[in-house]
Amino acid sequence: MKSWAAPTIPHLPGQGGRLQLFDTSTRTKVDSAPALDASMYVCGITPYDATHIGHANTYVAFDLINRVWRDSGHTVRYVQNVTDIDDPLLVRASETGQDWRAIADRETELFREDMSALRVIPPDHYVGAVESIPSVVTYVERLLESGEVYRVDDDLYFRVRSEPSFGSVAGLDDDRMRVIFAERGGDPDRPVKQDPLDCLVWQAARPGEPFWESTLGPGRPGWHIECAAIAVDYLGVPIDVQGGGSDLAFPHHEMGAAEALRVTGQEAFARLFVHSGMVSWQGHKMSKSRGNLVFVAALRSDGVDPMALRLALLAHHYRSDWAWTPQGLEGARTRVDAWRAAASRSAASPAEPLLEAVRAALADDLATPAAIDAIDAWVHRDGTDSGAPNLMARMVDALLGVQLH
Ligand code: 5CA
Ligand code: ZN
Repeated sequence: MKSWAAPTIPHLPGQGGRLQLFDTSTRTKVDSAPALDASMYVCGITPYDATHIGHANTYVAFDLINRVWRDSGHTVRYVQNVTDIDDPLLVRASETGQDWRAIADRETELFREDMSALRVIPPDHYVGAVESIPSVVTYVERLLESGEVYRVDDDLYFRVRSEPSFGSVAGLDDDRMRVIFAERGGDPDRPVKQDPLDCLVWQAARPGEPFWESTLGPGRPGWHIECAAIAVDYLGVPIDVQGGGSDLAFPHHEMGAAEALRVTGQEAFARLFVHSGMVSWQGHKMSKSRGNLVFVAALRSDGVDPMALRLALLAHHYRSDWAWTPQGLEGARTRVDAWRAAASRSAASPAEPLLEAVRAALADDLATPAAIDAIDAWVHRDGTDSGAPNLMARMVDALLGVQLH
């Protein structure tokens, strides 16, 4: 499906250093992309409601990876999905009397507008679950033939233990996996499954629900196989970074990786599993199901500058969990004003050392708070370098995605 318009990225002198990122699977910081070609798959939205601050925080975090990779000379291949068929869409459709497709189209379009406003670099391929159904069917057929998928009634389940590395992404013990699986859309207690953790790859048509005809019988894809299939088709495995919020490490990324490995016969799905922290509001993780949401589009229509919003997100390290506050946004607004004033001075302190400091901070697991501190300190210094304000503005735009001019 169509992506969104790309922001311009100013050219900077020199090159950034290699990006070290924290990998959930090994719990260490590692070189994020050893080769010139860097690839990233980031899990996209389920479009049954508008983009909230938590979503924005996640996509801005992965946008930083994209920007830092480009700055260090990588060619980036970036893919994102849209879960445009899933239970929440059907529930919202029946609550509101709207067609599930109309809800998905409308909310996906709003997401594109929000991402453009936040200057998030679009994926090269923005792929819907519905359009990837033929591919999912092919892969499930393959797993059925090799005995890694079995039937429960007319539903098809993946034997998670058929992949020896299963469990290595999130590193949870069996009891924790069972609990979290139940909390996040799984069905550990369904009788007749061979293992409580086995996950649905093809859900047979239910009365009144949309379905697609296929050699597997009429039905629709399970959630994890959707992302596995899209990543395999559009990037090939192993990819460098599999990304999303920390709530996706288990079961989604654990199971998607296991499925992709059985489908392809490869030994690694992603070199790194990277997870951003959760944003809360009113004391709980912002979530569509709970309804404690602050929408990006609502802030924009209230006149909030998207660049101030972006800076409010960047003030937190991408892996930390944090609470949204109006004061945080106000602080970012003041900061963006100060940066804009500094960028329009006729001369300032040389910006090359600042560029070096910001590059070093970002290369160290995207340490945006340190990068912001360095910029704040520079803003308060005077100097006679007439090129410095312009270089500072180009750097803030290219590396942090915050446009000052
Ligand atoms: N469509 C699936 C992924 S394939 C999905 O999880 N969709 S979502 O709309 O629920 O979430 C989209 C992204 O936003 C995910 O990466 C998720 O981890 C992240 N996310 C959701 N809520 C929050 C939150 N409160 N804070 C930070 N990130 C969040
Ligand atoms: Zn996903």
